[in-house]
Amino acid sequence: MSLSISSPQPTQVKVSAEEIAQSFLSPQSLKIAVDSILKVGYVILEDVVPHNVIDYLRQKMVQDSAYLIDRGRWNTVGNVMGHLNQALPPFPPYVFPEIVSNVFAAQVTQAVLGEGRFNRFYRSNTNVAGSGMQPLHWDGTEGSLVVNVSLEDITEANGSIELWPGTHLLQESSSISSEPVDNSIDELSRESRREICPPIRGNLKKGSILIRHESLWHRGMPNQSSNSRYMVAMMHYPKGTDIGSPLCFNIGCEIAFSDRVLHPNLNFLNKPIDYLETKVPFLQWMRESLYRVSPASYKFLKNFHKAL
Ligand SMILES: O=C(O)CCC(=O)C(=O)O
Ligand SMILES: [Fe+2]
Repeated sequence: MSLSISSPQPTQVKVSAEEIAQSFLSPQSLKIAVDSILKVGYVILEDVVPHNVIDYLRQKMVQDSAYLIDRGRWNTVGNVMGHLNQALPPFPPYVFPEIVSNVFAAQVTQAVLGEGRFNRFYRSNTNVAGSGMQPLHWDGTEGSLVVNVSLEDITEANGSIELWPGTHLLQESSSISSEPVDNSIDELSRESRREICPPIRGNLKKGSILIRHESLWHRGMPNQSSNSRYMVAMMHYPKGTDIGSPLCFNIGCEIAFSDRVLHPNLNFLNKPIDYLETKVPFLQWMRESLYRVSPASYKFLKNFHKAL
């Protein structure tokens, strides 16, 4: 496959009212989406998720992030403060087919990954006001597509994701890792790539879906607004990759997952799911408390432990 990132490449699909009404992308829209993912590494399907669904989910997530932020459990790439890897409520009425089984996203990932692709991830990249910058990274190397849903208008002001066009095609990307990286090494690869093709910002209108190759270089950027920025993240894997442990939901959510090809590994439970991990083992609690009181001491002890 030849890469010509200097040639104009549409990376945005404006889904028409007719396509929305039929829950189906036209062959032309689908082709733009597929070509863009293959050549540039991402595509944006503009405003395809109903806003009432988004608003309902978002208000619950705002409450949940307040709880998680209080515990200092960022759990994100580089453990950068302000980038919260947030679990989503796994019970009715917060699990929506328009999000977990979005027909437009499913159509695109099917066209790129083929029959039998499936989702094995469901969380939010929550970018909290005042956040820092993540290290440049990729999310994986198993050939999956990350499906991000914007729960508000996202621009540079509230920390839109930085994307590095074409980098999913690089073979020798080993100097960038999914772990926190040494800045000097990282900077070298980053700056030489910048000269070939500089990054762009993945600005998204509310209800848009960004589909990006998991190996595309990207990073979470500072949120300079006064509100958290919410972006749901799912990952669609090609058939044959590890199916992973089941995603757990409460009974009553089954209807949102009626496409069993996209969701082959689900567990519907009849008991409360501690999705915010309110009950943590004592040692973890100690670590989190230390992190809250003094992130620097926490990092020092963690590195010290690693070096032993
Ligand atoms: O929130 C973002 O903009 C990106 C976050 C991200 O890439 C990650 O946490 O892996
Ligand atoms: Fe990432």
